[in-house]
Amino acid sequence: MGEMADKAAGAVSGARQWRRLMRLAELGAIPGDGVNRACLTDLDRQARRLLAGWATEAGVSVSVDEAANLWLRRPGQDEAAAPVLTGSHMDSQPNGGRFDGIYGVVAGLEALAALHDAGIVTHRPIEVVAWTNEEGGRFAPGCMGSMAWSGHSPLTTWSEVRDAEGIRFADALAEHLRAEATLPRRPLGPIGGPMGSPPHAYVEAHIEQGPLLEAAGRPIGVVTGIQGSRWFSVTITGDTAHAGTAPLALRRDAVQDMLRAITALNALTADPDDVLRFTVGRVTVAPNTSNTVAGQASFSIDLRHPDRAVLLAIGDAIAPTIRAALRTCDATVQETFHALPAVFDARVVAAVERAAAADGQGHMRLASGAFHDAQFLVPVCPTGMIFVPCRHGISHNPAEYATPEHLEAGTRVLARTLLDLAA
Ligand code: HGY
Ligand code: MN
Ligand code: MN
Repeated sequence: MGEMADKAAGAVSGARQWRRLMRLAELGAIPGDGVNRACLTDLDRQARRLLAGWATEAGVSVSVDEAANLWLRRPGQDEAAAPVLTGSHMDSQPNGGRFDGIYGVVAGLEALAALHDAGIVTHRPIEVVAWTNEEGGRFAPGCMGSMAWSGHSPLTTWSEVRDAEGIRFADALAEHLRAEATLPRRPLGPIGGPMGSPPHAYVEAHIEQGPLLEAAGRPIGVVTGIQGSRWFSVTITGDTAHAGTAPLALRRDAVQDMLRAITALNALTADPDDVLRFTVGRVTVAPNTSNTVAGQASFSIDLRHPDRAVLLAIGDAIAPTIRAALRTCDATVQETFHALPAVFDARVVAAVERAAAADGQGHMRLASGAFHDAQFLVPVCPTGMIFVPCRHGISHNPAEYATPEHLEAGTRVLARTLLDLAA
């Protein structure tokens, strides 16, 4: 096994991987070396076609499911065996970088290409999956593809979710599937999939999106789990009024009450240990003119914590805290994403650690502050992740950067891990 693993890792081409990442980064390129490639757009489809072409070159078959998750399958000696999965997402943040998500998809394909080049056929099939809409940038929340596939939530949950142009998710998905109608279709989900059973394991490679690996000088992160995330959408409703004539005592000013609500939430979520993460990243005001008192103000909440009890307690206190803070307006609070903290399977964590050691790569265990599709694979099959460093921990930012060497090291470790799990 050791010899074969060395051969597979040795066949990983960092140069080919880097070329492909840079080629994909052209699709949706924005100033500062960034990428804006939203899910279910023509840019997304161009990237998927590029990937499918490379997959076919490596003897890998391509298919798509009704959530538009894209599947690249390399056959095993035993086609009836439950496959080993790897992958990540191809969509980016609107102001995103060249590596978040797409690295794990390209790394998965690079691992398969390395096995192909090394002439290695594994016992189990190996599949690379590109999950639909991990970011939740265009349609909130994120992880729709992996939540629908894993049975966490039915796909119809998000049919009426609209993007900034007012396009419904259901319509964007239908348009996308029509555009990819020539691809073989596969059933949605681990049960009833081509093999009719859950996958054997799932391993996702991703940039860390934090500073720990860089600070420790370790090229490989052996990820132990993912903190929990809860998203809320809040709408404050008052009355529009004339900025010059309406006395403040009579106003129902949605912006002022939004500020009161956010100030109260800051107090609720204050954490002297700086473990809890509370973010208001999106604010919209209507009618949004300087001389009209706002009748409506909406804002997003992204709440995260590694401890399940804290995430539940603070998250459940959000709506009451908002309502108690309002002076004149009404509020609706809708939870749009509920991902509990996930702990990865010890066997997969150990396999990643063995692979890093066998490849002579410095490594360390760490938990993920960012959420990932892997979170939703945990209830379905043994799951783990591999991190590589990114410069100064910067992500969700055009300055996001990972070196070709670290990306190659990550893919060598991924190839070894997949071989170990698919043997
Ligand atoms: O938001 C996240 O944690 C992920 O990077 N989409
Ligand atoms: Mn990501
Ligand atoms: Mn991201």
